[in-house]
Amino acid sequence: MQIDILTLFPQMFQSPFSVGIFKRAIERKLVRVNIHNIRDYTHDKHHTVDDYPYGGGAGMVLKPEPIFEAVESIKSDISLKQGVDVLPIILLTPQGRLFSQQIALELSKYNHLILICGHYEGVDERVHEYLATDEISIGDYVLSGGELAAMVVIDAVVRLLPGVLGSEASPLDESHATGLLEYPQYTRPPAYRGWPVSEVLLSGNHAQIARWRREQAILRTLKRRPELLDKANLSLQERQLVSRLEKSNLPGESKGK
Ligand code: 6GU
Repeated sequence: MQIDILTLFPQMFQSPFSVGIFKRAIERKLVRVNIHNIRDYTHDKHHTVDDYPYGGGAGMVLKPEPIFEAVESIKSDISLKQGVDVLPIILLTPQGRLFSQQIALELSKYNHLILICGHYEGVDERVHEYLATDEISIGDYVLSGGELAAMVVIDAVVRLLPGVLGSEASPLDESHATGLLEYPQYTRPPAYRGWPVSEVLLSGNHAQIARWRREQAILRTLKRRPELLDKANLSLQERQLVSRLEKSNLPGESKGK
C-alpha cells in the first residue's frame, strides 16, 4: 500500500514511522509512506498556505490551490506507475465520518491512499466539495490539526495489511474486531502480590479457556460499552447470557485498591 500525506508539519510524522511495526512494514516494503509539505506547492514568495476567511471571523483558512496542486502532482506520478482506478482522497476533519475498525478494514483494501491534514480554523470548502472523496474524524473532540488523526488512521489501517503483524499475532480477536471488547490477558507470575490469575487459564484446557475468554469479553463489553452488544455477533445462548446478566446486578469492576 502507498500512503501519501499532505501536511504543513512533515516533521510530526518522523518518529511514528521510524519505530515498531511501521518501521518493519516499511522495511519489508509492505507499505510506502510519502510525506508532502503543502507549502512546497505554493508559488508566491512567502509560500502562503492560508488566508483570512471571507465574511470575517477568527482564525485562518487553508487556501485551496496548494492542496489541489499537491494532490494532482501525486496523482500524475502514480498513474504513470500503475493503473490505480480508485484512489481515496481523505480529508482529516472534525466534520468527517467517525473513524472505526470497520472503516480501517475498508481502507485497508485499497492499494493507495491520500490523506490531507486540515489545519487552523479550517480548509477552504472547495477542498471538501471538489477534491476530497472521503472525510474522517477520529472522535468528538478538537485537535489543533489533522496530523495526529492521520497517524491514528494509518496505524489502524497498516496493522491490518497482510504480513504486517507477525504470523501468529492475529488482529481477528482484538477489541472491536469481533464487535466486543477484548478479554483480559495475563502473563507470569500466576500470583502477583496476592492477585491470582484465573485457574482456567492455568488449566491447559483449551476449550474451557476459549469459553472463559468469550464470556469475559461479553461481560466486559456489557459493563463498559453496552451499546456495542447490539451490533455484536452473538449466538442465541450468548444473548440469553447477556439477558441474565442484565437482570442480575452486575458487580462493579474493582480497581483492586
Ligand atoms: Cl480529523 N481533525 C481535527 N482537527 N480535530 C479532530 C479530528 C480531526 N478528529 C477529531 N478531532
